[in-house]
Formats: sequence, C-alpha cells, structure tokens
Amino acid sequence: MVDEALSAGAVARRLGVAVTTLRTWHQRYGLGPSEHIPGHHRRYTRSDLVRLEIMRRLTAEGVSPAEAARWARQAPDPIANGTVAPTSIHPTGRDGGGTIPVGRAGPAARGLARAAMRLDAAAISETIAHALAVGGVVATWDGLLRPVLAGIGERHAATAGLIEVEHLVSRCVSEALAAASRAKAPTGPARILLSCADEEQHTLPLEALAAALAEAGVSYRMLGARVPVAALVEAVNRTGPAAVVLWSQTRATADPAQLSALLAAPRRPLLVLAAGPGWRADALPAGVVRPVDLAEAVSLSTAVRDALDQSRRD
Ligand code: B12
Repeated sequence: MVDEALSAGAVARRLGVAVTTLRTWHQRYGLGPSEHIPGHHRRYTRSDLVRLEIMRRLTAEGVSPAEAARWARQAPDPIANGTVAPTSIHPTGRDGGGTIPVGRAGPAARGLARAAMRLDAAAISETIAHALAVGGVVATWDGLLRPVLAGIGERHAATAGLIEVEHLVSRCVSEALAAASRAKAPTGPARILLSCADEEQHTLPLEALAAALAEAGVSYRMLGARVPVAALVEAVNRTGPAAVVLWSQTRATADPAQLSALLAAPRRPLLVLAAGPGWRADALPAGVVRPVDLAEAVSLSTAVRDALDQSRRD
C-alpha cells in the first residue's frame, strides 16, 4: 500500500489545488492522510484521494468547505466497497474537469487545467514551479504548459469564452518562467537576441526559450512583445548578437520583410531563426532557419554561441 500511497504534493497536483489548501482541509475538516507507517511521513491512500476529490468538486461548485467536508467524510469508502475500481481514481483518459482539453498530457496537466478553470492562481503557480524544479524548462513547457495553453486556445475558439482563464494562466506562466530565468541567470556577454515580431503579443514561447537558455547557461537579451522592425535592427547593430530569434505566433505578424531586414543589417547575425507557427516555411528568405520546437531553438542558439566564442578565441 505504501508504494501506491501519495505525498501531499502529488495529491495537490493531481487535484489541481495548492498544498496549503490540502493542509487546511486536513487541519480544519479532518480530511487528512490516513496511511501512517512509523518513521515515515503520512501518505494519502486512494480512499483519501476519492474523498478529497469530492471535497474539491463540491467546493468548486460553491458548497461551503464545512458542508463539503461533511459530505466527503460521510461518503462510503468507494475502494473498500468496490464501487470505484482502484485505478479509476487516476484520472487518465479524462480531460481537465471536462473543460480544458489536454489530450494525452499527464496528471499534472489535468491538475493545472482544473486549477486554471477555478482561477486558482496559487495552485497554478505552485504546479508550474514544481514542474520547473523537478523536470526543467523544456519538459515543463512541452509536457505541461503547451498542452494546457493549446487546450485553452481550442476551447476559446469553440466557445469564445475562457479569456479570463487565458489571461490568468499567461500571467502565472510568465512569472514562473521569469523566476526560473532569474534563478539561473548566466553571466557573460549576451550573444542571443530574443524578440517578437512587430505587433506580436504572444510572448510565452519566447519566455520559455529565455528560461531554457538560462538553464543551459547561455546569456540572452530579451526585447519582448511587439518590436517594430527598425527597433529590432537598431538593437542588432548596437549589440552584435550571434543569433536572433524572431517569434511570430500568427500569420498577421509574420511579414518576412522583418527577416530580410535582419539579414541586411550591417552587423548581420550568424544565425537568424524564424520561430513560431506564424511563419510560412515556403516564404522565408534564404539563410533563415525555422526551429520546430523549444529544444531545437535551444540547441541551435547554444551551438551558434559556442561557434562565435570559439572564433573569437582563434
Ligand atoms: C496565451 C494566448 C494569448 C495571450 C498571450 C499572452 C502572452 N504573454 O504570450 C494573449 C491574451 C495576449 C493573446 C492575444 C491574442 N490572441 Co492568443 N492565444 C494564446 C494561446 C492560448 C497560447 C499561446 C501560446 O503560448 N502558444 C504556445 C504553444 C501552445 O503554441 P503551439 O501552436 O502549440 O506551438 C507550436 C509551435 O509554435 C511549436 N512550438 C511550441 N513552443 C515553441 C517554442 C519555441 C522556441 C519554438 C521554436 C517552437 C515552439 O510547437 C507547436 C507545434 O507546432 C493560443 C492558443 C495556442 N494554441 O497557441 C491563442 C491564439 C494563438 N491566440 C489567438 C488570437 C486570435 C489572439 C488575438 C488576435 C485575440 C484578439 N482578438 O485580441 C490576440 C493577438 C494579439 C496579437 N496581435 O498578438 C489565436 C490565433 C489564431 C490564428 N492562428 O491566427 C489562438 C490560436 C487561439 C485560438 N484558437 O483562437 N493570446
């Protein structure tokens, strides 16, 4: 049983609530972990998890915590009486509470989707921070954040709703990625310039790239959203980067003239990367490279930084 019992952090992620919320439910309402092996931390059993799931669902529906806890405690033990198969409490195959589809992404993504639907900023931030600490930036972006962001976009496209969810999640993602970047901030000259295309407001993938570069020990300079082409060229001429990554999320901002301007700059970078789904592969000027994902953008940037450093040493 101990093998299958869960820590408070794992339960919090699975339910999409903050660990502090779990603690409150334990201390105030007696919904704590029941597994206790001397010498070990208390662990949550599958029956505990089913009760907490009831608590989470009822409180999300507006039932007061005291009332919800009474229902949760009174609920017959669904594992013992066989009404819930032990495996069915693992929420595989379900989407984020039926609201944000996350496809085949794991339990943490479903927990994040549920926290997002409740606009629970503390749980959103905690889930992201934990994933970053445990798995690093690329795994967190690909396995947790991208699926949830894409799910929000999908649901928004279908219903025109969830704008408040999109804004809150974006903010929490930005803050978590900025904290990760600061924690690892590399020293040394910034050889990589990160910029959004003109009028482009989708910055999160570029922020993920910044955090991943920091994690890899590569210094960068981030210009952020909506950079007019003249300002971009000015930044290139003033700082002489080895690579420029220009992000376009949508066709509307993917004018290839911006890339041509970079190639024609007096201090032309060694590498110009057209990143993001906005760019059309068949409309890129010769010499521009289009990375397909975050990992490729990181490895190309790292390689070009190394090549420049090497040529300066020779
Ligand atoms: C968050 C978000 C916002 C936030 C952005 C906050 C921020 N700071 O970034 C805000 C609220 C500002 C916003 C605004 C708008 N948005 Co918006 N937004 C999104 C959302 C939900 C996530 C964006 C994101 O980060 N995507 C990152 C990942 C999830 O995108 P992806 O496509 O799966 O990634 C692919 C590649 O890019 C690559 N990849 C992924 N990550 C990385 C990283 C690197 C480094 C590389 C190289 C590659 C790479 O792999 C993926 C597979 O190909 C998307 C939904 C979506 N599916 O993207 C809508 C979405 C992009 N938005 C959309 C729209 C329409 C808008 C607005 C025009 C809405 C409006 N009417 O105002 C404005 C645009 C403003 C502007 N001029 O830029 C549409 C775009 C439709 C289209 N194709 O043209 C989308 C698709 C939503 C939808 N389904 O309708 N948005």
